[in-house]
Amino acid sequence: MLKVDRVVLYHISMPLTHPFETSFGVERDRDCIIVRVEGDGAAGWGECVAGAGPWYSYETTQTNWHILSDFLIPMVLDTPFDGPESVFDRFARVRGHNMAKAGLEMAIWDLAAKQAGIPLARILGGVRDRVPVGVSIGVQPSLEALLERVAGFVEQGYRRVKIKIKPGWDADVTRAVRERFPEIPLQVDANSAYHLDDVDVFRAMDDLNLLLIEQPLDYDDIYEHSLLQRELKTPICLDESIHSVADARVALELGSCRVINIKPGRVGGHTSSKRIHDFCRERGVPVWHGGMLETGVGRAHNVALASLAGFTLPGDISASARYYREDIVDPPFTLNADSTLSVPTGAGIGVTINTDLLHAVTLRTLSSPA
Ligand code: OSB
Ligand code: MG
Repeated sequence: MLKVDRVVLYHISMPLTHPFETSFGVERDRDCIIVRVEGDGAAGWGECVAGAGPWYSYETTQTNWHILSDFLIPMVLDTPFDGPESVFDRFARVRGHNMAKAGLEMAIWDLAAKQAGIPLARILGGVRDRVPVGVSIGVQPSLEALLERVAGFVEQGYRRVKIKIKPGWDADVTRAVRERFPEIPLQVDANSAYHLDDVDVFRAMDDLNLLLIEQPLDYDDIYEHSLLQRELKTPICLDESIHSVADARVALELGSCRVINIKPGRVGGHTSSKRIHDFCRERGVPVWHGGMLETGVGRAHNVALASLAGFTLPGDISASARYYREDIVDPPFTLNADSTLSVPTGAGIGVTINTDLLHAVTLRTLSSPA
C-alpha cells in the first residue's frame, strides 16, 4: 500500500541563462510548480511543466495550482494506492490537465521508488545507465548568432542539434546550419507555426537529411499532418498533438508521423508515457524524450524515463548548465563526452533537493493538510 500523508506545492520562478525563443514566444524565466509528497517517512518530488502563459498548451502555472489544490491533491490524500501505476487511472475523472496530473503522479513514483530503496529508472523498467541527448536551440537574433550558438554546443559535446523554426526563420537557416555542420544529426521544431498550404517550406527542407520535422501544423491536429507526411521523405514527429496512447494510435493509423516525442508532462505522467512507449515499441516506431526547460527535478524524471528501451533517438534533456546558473538539485546534471547524461543510481530520482535554493526561488507555497 502506498499512502500519501502530505503534499506541498512550491510555485517557483528561476531565471534562464539565455532567453528561449520559439514560434509561440520568448521565455526568460522558468515559472513552474514543484511538488513534494510525503509518506511513510520519505519524500518524493515532481515538477509541473506548464509555464506562466498558455502558449505551448492551455495549461499554465495558475491552472496547475487550481487543479492540484482543488481536485487532484484531495484524490490522493483520500485513499492509499496499490502502487504508483494506479495513480494515473484514479486521475481519469479530471478531464485533461495532464501537466497538473503529471507533476503529482511523478512525485508519487519517486516516493514509491524511495520507499522501495531503488532507482526510479529501475521501477519504470529502464534498461540504460546513460541516455543519449541533444540540445534544443531557440530562434536567434541573426543567422550568425545561430551558427555561433550551434558551434558552441557542438564544442561542449552535444552530438544532436534541434533548431526552432517559424515563418521567416525556416528553410534558409536550416540549410545554412546543415552546410556548416554537414554530418551533425539535425532536426527542426515548428511548434505548430504552419498550415498545410506551407508545404513548400517543408519540401525545401526535405533534402537536408534531417532526423525529423517536429510539430509543423496545428497544436491539436492529427489529420492534416497525415496529408503533409505523404508529401515528405523526412519523418514528421508529433509533440503538441499527442496526449495519450489513444492519440498515438490515431496518428500512427493515419500515417501522421513516423516518430513520437514523449513528454511525461504533456501525457499525464510516467504511466501514460510508458503506455505510449510500449505501444510505439510494439510497432517499431522510434520515440524520444522531449523537454520543457525543466529544473533538475523534472530533468531527473526525464532521464529515468528515457532509460527505457524504446527511447532510441537522442532526447531534449541537456545538462543543467544549459538552462540555469545554479540548479535546484545536487548534483546538477552534466554532459558526458559521448553526448549522454548518466541515469542517477540512488533511490528514487537519485538527486537531492537544494532546499535553500528552492526556498530562495519560491513565490508561494501550499501545504495539504496545512
Ligand atoms: O516544443 O519541444 C518543445 C521548450 C518549451 C516548450 C516546448 C518545447 C521546448 C523545447 C526545449 O524545445 C527542450 C528542452 O527542454 O531543452
Ligand atoms: Mg516540440
